[in-house]
Amino acid sequence: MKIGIVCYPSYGGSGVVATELGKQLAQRGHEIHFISYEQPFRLDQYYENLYFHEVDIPSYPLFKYLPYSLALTNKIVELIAQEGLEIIHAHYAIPHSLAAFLASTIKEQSRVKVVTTLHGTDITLVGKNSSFEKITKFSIEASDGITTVSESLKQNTIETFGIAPSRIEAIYNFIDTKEYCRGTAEQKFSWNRGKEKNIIHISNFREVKNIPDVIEIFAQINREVKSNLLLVGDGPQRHKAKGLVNKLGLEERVYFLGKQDNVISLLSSADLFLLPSAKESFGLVAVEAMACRVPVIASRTGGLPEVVKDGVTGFLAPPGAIAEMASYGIELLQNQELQSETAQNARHWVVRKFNAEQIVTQYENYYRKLVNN
Ligand code: GMT
Repeated sequence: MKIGIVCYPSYGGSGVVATELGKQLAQRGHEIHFISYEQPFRLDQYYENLYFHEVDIPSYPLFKYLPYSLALTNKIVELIAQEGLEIIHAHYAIPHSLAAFLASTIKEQSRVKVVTTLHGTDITLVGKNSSFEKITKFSIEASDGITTVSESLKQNTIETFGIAPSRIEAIYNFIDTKEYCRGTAEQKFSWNRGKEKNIIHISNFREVKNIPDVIEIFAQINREVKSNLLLVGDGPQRHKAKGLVNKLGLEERVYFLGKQDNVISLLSSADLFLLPSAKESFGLVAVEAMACRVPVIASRTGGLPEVVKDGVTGFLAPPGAIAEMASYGIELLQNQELQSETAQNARHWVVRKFNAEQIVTQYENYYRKLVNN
């Protein structure tokens, strides 16, 4: 099939999922065309059957705000005509879904089908905002196919926008489980100090990630089990996080590592992953951690209970339950047998449930159904 993928190119789960899906589909012989304002960061080399088309937005004195959505729509129309695209797969509703729909109606004699994959914040934050609510609902409903990254997000979409359940298919996010494996080069980092434990958190440091809770949970664990905290990523809450670390006198134990492209070696030096988000439609990073045999302590919210098996691959507690999450962390880190068993369960769970082969086949079947109808 000839498939156009529209996504955000920079750091963030939706762009990562879109890029990995495109790479996997290209490997299976499909022709994949990425459309975005920049090359997605995980498309860092040449891949056969895979092309990137940059959306160019000319500036003009009249434009206070550059009309990216229109330039994107125009590019999709061009590509439908030039490349004969059969599917446009829009990742993240705003503005990709609407641009794809508009392009499909402009190029009306084509038989292109529009698939929208909802990732979470496009519904739970952006889409609920009154400035975008109506257009989000319209563009989702206008899509030929709608997928969500968890059952919880499907339910959320039904409740928020009144979309018929039969129109939405939940398809889980995935990872390449051959790539995401615990490595062995664990000793090279300065935080690997003797018997001390390493706790890790990776995110875009937005408010929804509850970074202060990560630090408070760590502080409580560290009082019982000497540990280090690796904070990977960057974003608006970084400054606040630094302030809290200083206030708690944890400067020697908390490492701010900034954005990292390859997190496998960092995950491979960790004993525990913390994800105490206020909301999380899926939590791709928890899957990456579990694949590297790192147990996860996360919030019982959104899609996280579908991703982390409570008491088996990690532990869940309500968002904000800092003491409860800390006590699970202490239990895991003090009990080597429990830690190893949970780590092993985590790896097996990911291989069984979130492996690329299985999920990419689900997407392929979904596209085929749409194209054949
Ligand atoms: O919040 C983020 O980490 C970024 C955001 C995105 O759209 O890039 O993530 C959302 O999509 C990811 C991929 O499907 C999910 O794994 C995240 O859970 C989801 N974030 C939220 O729901 C807060």
